[in-house]
Amino acid sequence: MSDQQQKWTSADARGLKVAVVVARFNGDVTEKLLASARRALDQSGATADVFRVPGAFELPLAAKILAHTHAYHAIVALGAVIRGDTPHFDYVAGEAARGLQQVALETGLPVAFGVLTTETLVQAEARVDKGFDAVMTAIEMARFGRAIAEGAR
Ligand code: INI
Repeated sequence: MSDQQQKWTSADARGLKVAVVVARFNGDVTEKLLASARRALDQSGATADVFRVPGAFELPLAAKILAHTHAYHAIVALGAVIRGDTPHFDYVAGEAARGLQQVALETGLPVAFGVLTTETLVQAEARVDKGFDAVMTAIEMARFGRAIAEGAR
């Protein structure tokens, strides 16, 4: 367990439901991100539904559709954008980040950015445990929203 993951071990998410959206592009990496995310879900006690989309570019629309169901306390978006030698990278990575933040700000629902943006596949493989952190971030923000709402009543 990394130092970062140690930090999250006390997160209690019982009663919280999370939507996890996974990009199929670079699926060898994104399925490992999902496995890491599942460890955090199991550890925290959150329940989750998992959805898949073609690539990272599609994550924001999926997040928006899921947010509008009002069925979830948070959304976790998982993807891997690897530069390789294509300029496509900048558009896909940039729009995924911008779009996911836009969904969070417009809907008020926590949306965790679990999208790896790396130069190489090797770098991405070294970061697949970020799925864990993305789930814990989403849970912390969902609890933040709950605490503020309860305090305001
Ligand atoms: N999608 C990714 O998730 N990662 C990538 O590295 C990637 N690259 O490099 O092209 C990628 N492209 C597909 C994109 O997400 C869309 O699915 C596609 O453009 C159709 O909208």
